[in-house]
Amino acid sequence: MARFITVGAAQSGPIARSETRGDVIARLIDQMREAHARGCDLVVFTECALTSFFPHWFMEDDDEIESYFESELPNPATQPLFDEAVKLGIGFHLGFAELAIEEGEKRRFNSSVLVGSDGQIIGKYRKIHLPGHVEHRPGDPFQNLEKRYFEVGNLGFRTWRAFGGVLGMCICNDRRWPETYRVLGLRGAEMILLGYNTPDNIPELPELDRLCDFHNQLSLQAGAYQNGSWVVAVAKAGVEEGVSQIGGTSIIAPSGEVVAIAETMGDELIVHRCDLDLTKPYKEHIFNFAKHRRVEHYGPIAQQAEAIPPD
Ligand code: ING
Repeated sequence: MARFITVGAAQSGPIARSETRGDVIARLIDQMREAHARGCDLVVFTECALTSFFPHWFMEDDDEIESYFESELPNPATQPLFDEAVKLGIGFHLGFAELAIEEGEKRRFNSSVLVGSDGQIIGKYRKIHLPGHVEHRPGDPFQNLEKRYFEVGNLGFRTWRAFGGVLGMCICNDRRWPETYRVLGLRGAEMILLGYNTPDNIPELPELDRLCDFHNQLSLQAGAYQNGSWVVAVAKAGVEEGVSQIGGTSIIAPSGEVVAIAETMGDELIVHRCDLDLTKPYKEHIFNFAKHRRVEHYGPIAQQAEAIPPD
């Protein structure tokens, strides 16, 4: 019996600092309704989907920083989105800045949740690969202060049985690291959901600017193919608070082929009916980990490359 998930990848255009949570939730509900109208079982929103991507500017005041975080989910501002999901009978993925209290300590994470059509949270992920820097770089055209505002995620890479398959999550920079997809692949991921806020220029590496879109697609397509998984990657696109970000929201098949891609730099929904059994040629044959992968023969796998110098 074939297993299908009809997925809507809901690209976000820029979110201005002046937009309230209510303004943004209204945009997300519009996309959720469109996704439902187009037959989606699941709609995927982006990284930090509720606010401007605030790591792009320097802040020192804790209250100002934490105004971009959610201390619980759902909460009064986001409840309408959860309610709409239940009303429409559609699941969703949402990236958000998470303010958690753990062992009496305040913790800040760049997080995402997978929510069922019953409005219940199925799983949560906290971003592990935090790019950028801790210190303010006043000379740069924009900042990437994720290492300042977030802690490294402490939930690992996990997968969940949902929507008739096995789903995993990662966030933005995670998608550039092959380990992300391999750990999720080893955990049986048939579909990996992620959002990203990616500038179309790298101040300290201008020679790579021309490659931003290519490296995005390369990372997604390789990760999908090498682990036989669908990948649904959703951008926050366009010029947001002066920072120009790539679009390219796309749905990647386990073959590595791009089966749907956004054509604009604004709010745009792309939809694909994903056949989870298209994972089989890769998971059961080409990348059958049990039959072909030989970790024990690779030699000592150092935690960091410099630990084992070349011969
Ligand atoms: N943004 C970027 C990303 O990984 C980046 C940062 C851009 C890192 C280009 C390396 C190269 O897509 C986030 N939010 O991780």
